[in-house]
Amino acid sequence: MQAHAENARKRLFERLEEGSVALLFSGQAPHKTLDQYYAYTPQRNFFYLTNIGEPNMILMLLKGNETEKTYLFVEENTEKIIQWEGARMSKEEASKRSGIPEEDIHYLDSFESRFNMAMNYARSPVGTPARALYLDLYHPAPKVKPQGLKHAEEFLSNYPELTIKNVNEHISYLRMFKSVREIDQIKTAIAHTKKGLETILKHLRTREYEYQLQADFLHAITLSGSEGEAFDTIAANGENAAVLHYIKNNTPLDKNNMILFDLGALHQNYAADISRTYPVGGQYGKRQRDIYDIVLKVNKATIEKAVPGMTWKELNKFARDMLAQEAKRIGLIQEDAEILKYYYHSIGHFLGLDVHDVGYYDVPFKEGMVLTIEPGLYIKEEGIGVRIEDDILITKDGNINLSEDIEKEPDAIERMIKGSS
Ligand SMILES: [Mn+2]
Repeated sequence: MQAHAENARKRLFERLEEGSVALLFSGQAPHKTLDQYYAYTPQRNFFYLTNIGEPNMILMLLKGNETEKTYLFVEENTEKIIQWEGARMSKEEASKRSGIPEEDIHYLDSFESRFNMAMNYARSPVGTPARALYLDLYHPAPKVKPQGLKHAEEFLSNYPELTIKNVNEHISYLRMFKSVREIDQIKTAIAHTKKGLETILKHLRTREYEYQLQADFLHAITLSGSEGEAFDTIAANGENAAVLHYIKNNTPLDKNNMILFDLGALHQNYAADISRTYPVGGQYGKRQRDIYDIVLKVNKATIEKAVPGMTWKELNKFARDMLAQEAKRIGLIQEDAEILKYYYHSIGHFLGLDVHDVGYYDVPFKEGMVLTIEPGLYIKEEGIGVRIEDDILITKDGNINLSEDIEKEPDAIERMIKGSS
């Protein structure tokens, strides 16, 4: 992944203005309660550019007219840190992971002076003082201030002439197109997820609560080498499946229900995102099977359409129209528009370092994009909810279903459940 990070920085440099400095912070875990903190999650853009998932680091990119310079600032070890938390990553290790030369990796206490140098035409290592400052100005919600702006205020008080720019939109563009190494990471995340789902199938008929199957999944993927769930697992039996983000998973399992799983393992910060719907008792009922077959048919047809040049808008329409047509055929609805009562989300999203990965949804599909295709039908009044989701890599002239090894044929699923008892 070191070569991947080097290449990512190179591509980002190409998008930055001449005479600019970009700062990326690896961040810290948020406070949880009293003296506890949440587990640290690598800041994804920082990780993307450095291949390092450690807190309290700063990446500084300087772009001059002709030259570029990359610095990384890391925490210095103290006796207390070593004894209580374990040693911080050494400069040597940071250099090895990121491909940034060791002489350009410094301790955090020299950050300010290096930044001041970058602002000074006589001392700037790239010969051009920075006029623009790029920060990660991602808005988690309309009224929530981007983390990066807190830093902006600090820098602007010393350098009010700086223009603040958003580096997030450039990195989001780059992250749409996965490198071969990134695709390998996603494939491994999917392989962990497959093991998890097979373990679920094995225990399906002996468990009593949804959360027990979530525990089976977590156990299997962790044993397989995953860091854990890429997002909160949805294990929703019966009408719970109609709640798109149902994560309580505390309902007893009913043998007459289907159970919808939407889950994924992480692998080195890359996510898988898979949905499968299984019969709790080992066999789909007649009505359940009819609905399942429709969703499976739409899943396959939509995957076939996910090729270079296709847009999200067209793909959404295709899947929605087909679901409506099928729903009319079985008498579930009379008019096309009524399908929104039974299918109320979009067909998919980009997948990568984030489960709902960054990217631009108006860019037609191109080689290297990885996306999910996840049609569903939710008939709450019948206690039925089906979603079948696969992870798709767009190739030069088509696509590859990265999750095709995760069984979705209903007869085979029934056999797998039976075979395990
Ligand atoms: Mn998804």
